Amino acid sequence: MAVETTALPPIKGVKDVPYDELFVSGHRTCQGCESALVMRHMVKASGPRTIVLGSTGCMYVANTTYYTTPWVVPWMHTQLGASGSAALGTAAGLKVLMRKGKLKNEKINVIAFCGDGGGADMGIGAISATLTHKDYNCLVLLYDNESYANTDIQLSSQTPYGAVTTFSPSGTKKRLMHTRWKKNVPGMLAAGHPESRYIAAGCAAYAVDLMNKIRKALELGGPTFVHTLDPCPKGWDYHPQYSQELGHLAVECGIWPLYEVIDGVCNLTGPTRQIAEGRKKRKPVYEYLKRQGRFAHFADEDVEHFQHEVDKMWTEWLIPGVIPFTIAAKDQTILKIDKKPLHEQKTA
Ligand SMILES: Cc1ncc(C[n+]2csc(CCOP(=O)(O)OP(=O)(O)O)c2C)c(N)n1
Ligand code: SF4
Ligand SMILES: [Mg+2]
Repeated sequence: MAVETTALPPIKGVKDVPYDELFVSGHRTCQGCESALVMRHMVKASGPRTIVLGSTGCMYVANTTYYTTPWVVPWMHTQLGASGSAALGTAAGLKVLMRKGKLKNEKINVIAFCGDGGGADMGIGAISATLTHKDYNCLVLLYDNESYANTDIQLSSQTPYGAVTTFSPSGTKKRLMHTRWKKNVPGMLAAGHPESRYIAAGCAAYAVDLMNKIRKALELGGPTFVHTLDPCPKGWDYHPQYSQELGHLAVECGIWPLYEVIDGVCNLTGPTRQIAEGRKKRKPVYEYLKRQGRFAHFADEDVEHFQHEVDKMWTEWLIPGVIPFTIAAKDQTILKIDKKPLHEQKTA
């Protein structure tokens, strides 16, 4: 059985990854499910002194089939849009019990997970509110399989441009039913919640990077947020053996940048950093799109549009793939700070 751990030092490499499994067999997720791998990495990184709260979705339903569960740590289900509230409420409850002496005063990690439907759509308000409560230690992890997968692959705000879902089938009159660009959740949360000390984007295909992000979030404390992109063989329509490869391609094509924002400072990580520094070439998005049945109906112009939007993220955004602000040439002067005392500054 695992030894109690409260300190969570950085994991230096694969050999340094904890051996103990706290998310084990006994679940019924699909073969090749990357979201299940995120759960496994998440509790491996956080250790046994962790409480996990889970919103409705594949990671609730397939992980708690009648009389079975893969969770070794304490686990509780919460309502689909309630990951933020459950995280904050549990953190507050623990704090009170410790203050009253009813629980030993020790570090207990609180992690609430949600899917993209539960987190990016329904529960975004509660997550946002939680990220402003700086006195409570809790992590919200959004596992993003880019659809409402558990109820048969409906479209969410995280479904990529043009993808087929049960709500966006490709037809003869209309090739693309879904023409909205994916909502930038970690970027939006980082830009809007300066008191959250840690917000990051990861992927289970880069396991050590992801585990270190989970650890940093829990070590820095306060309310924190990690968003993972999880290839889903059922919803994305590919053979389960390619899940890791698709995770790599999403990052290498620049579609899913890996990064972390620590106390307001953004670090690009893994291959994303190498691409931004010119040490690695960004792959064309076609390499990623052609591997998945949900994009099989794409014509050349659809691939071109997709590529154009990803290029824009890399060439025009203030931080590549992260913060979509640009400063108009005529407004560049607003960045120059006038050092003179206010009363001496020229008025317009
Ligand atoms: C308020 C509410 N509406 C609808 C449902 C039905 N429902 C259960 S799971 C689910 C899909 C959730 O999608 P997501 O959060 O992306 O998780 P995933 O299933 O993809 O893992 C839906 C719509 C529900 N449980 N609660
Ligand atoms: S539908 Fe997708 S997310 Fe759900 S269990 Fe299967 S692979 Fe995992
Ligand atoms: Mg989902």
